[in-house]
Amino acid sequence: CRRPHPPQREPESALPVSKSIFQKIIDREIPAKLAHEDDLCIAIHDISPQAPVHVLVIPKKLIPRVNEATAADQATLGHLLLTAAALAKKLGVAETGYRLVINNGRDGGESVPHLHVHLLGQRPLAWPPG
Ligand code: IU
Repeated sequence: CRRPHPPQREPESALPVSKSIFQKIIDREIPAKLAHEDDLCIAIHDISPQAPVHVLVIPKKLIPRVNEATAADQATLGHLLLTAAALAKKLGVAETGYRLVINNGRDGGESVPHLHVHLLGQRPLAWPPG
C-alpha cells in the first residue's frame, strides 16, 4: 500500500513522565534535609538559602503551581500554611517575624513546577521584593 503511514504515537500512558525534583525528594530518590513530614506534605531546608531560615513546604500531591490548584486542593493548601506557621514556631522565627512566599510562573520567579511555600526568616526582609 502506498498510503503513507501516519506517525506512530505512543499512547499517553506510555509517555515518560519526568518527576519534579521535589517529587524525587518526596520519593526518597534524592536526599534533602527534612524539617517536617506528614501525610500531606514535606518540608525541607532550601539547598540555596536566601535567609538563615529558608524552608520549603511542599505538598505530596503534585500541584504544579497555585494557578493550577482547584477546589479539591483547598484542604491541602490550608495545610501548607498551617504547617509553615508551625515550622516558624519550631525554628524560632515566629516571634521576630517571617515571610511566606509562593512564586507562580515566569514573572513570579518560579523555577520548580511543583507547588511550594517558602518560609524565610531570621533576618529583616526588604519590601517590596525584587
Ligand atoms: P522557586 O519558587 O520555584 O524559584 O523555588 C525553588 C526553590 O527550590 C529554590 O529556592 C531552590 O533553591 C530550591 N531547590 C532546592 O532546595 N533543592 C533543589 O534540589 C533544587 C531547588 I533544583
